[in-house]
Amino acid sequence: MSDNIRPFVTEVECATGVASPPGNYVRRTLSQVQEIFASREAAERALESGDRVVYEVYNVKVPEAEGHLQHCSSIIQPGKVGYEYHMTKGHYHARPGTAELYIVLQGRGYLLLETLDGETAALRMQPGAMLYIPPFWAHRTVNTGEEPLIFIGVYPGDAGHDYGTIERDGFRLRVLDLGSGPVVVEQKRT
Ligand code: M6P
Ligand code: ZN
Repeated sequence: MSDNIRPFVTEVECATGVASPPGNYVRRTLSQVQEIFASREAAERALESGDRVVYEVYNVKVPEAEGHLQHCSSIIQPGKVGYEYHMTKGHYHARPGTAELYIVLQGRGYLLLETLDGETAALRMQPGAMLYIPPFWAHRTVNTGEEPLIFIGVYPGDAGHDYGTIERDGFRLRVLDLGSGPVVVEQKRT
């Protein structure tokens, strides 16, 4: 069986991350993701001067089924909310035993990871880096640079996204600029 899918190509412009065709395009603005930032006050203050795009994702249209590979390009805009750098919502996979691969095209940042058991990891992202997210690790990306952070993600067709766990418990690691550039800090959970 071939699912009636023929081989195909998606063009990603390395300098911008824009994919063509755009597939399922997602844009997350600050007003949509303000709760992910540590300082509610800083998010509200930032929104007083207007909303802004925090990140965008171009999801190539692929069946959400075993055997296929979802793939997408993501662009995280530079910027901070208070002391904290722009970042994605972060998620576990709905099928938690599925991995993911990131390939960085442009920009600098961190991939933050954690498991339900309380293990954490922070990997640097820079052009040319291929970052492996093993099964059962939640993942969030952070732009610590002055330019957009642009990367490709590839993961199993039926992996799905579970946002609820991170929305409820938060992420243990955060990346802050306390005056001398990015530092990864771990927040103890009570
Ligand atoms: C990467 C992939 C996508 C994900 C995107 C944004 O490109 O992991 O699956 O959607 O980042 O992250 P999030 O879904 O956590 O907002
Ligand atoms: Zn994922």
